[in-house]
Amino acid sequence: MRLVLLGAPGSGKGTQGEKLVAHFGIPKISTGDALRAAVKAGTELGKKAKATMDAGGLVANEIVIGIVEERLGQPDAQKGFILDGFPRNTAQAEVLDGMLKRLGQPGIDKAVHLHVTDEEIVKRLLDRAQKEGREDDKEDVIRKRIEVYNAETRPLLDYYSKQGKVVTVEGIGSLEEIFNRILAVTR
Ligand code: B4P
Repeated sequence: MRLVLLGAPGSGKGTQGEKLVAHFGIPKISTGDALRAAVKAGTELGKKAKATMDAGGLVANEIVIGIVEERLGQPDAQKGFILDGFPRNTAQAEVLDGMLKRLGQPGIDKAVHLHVTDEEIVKRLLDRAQKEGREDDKEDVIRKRIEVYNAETRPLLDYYSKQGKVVTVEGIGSLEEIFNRILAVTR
């Protein structure tokens, strides 16, 4: 099982990714989590990424590509993986295709598109801001992230549709309902 989770910020990629990991026993590779860990640890990479993340922009391709390449090359990713938050633009998707070839892995099986309205995204992320206090969960930054998603990431739906790999799942409902919808379309 080689899955890409696609969806706007707050659409539930991270949340559903965790459930998929538990179900399939394969690793989740989250560029967002990796970047936040680097920021927290104060590494050079984290220092480079922080301002862009706080402003709601996309971190430079070479940084996130390096993270994914290193992780995909590890033994536990050979039998499958869930990509959460990567690719985020067409350039990253093209690099991913080449990377999998180089690693002797088949291409991805499906790109699962979690569909959620903008109003729901803003509501969820403002709610998360209360609990976790993430720098990028402020209303103006959330709006910027939605804009960036529409301009940069949404074109991936076309990219993967041309390969016949997009499955769209309604992302509103209980976590269990959404999870079951994902399982139904990835069988
Ligand atoms: P990400 O970490 O990918 O953040 P996200 O899009 O906000 O999260 P996600 O969709 O996973 O939401 P979640 O499940 O947590 O990226 C953060 C930043 O990192 C980016 O803006 C960018 O700067 C950088 N970055 C990451 N990858 C990059 C890349 N490839 N290239 C360049 N830059 C990159 O859910 C959100 C909230 O909703 C949670 O509070 C959750 O509890 C809640 N929720 C989930 N499902 C729900 C449901 N069904 N009902 C109600 N609430 C729900």
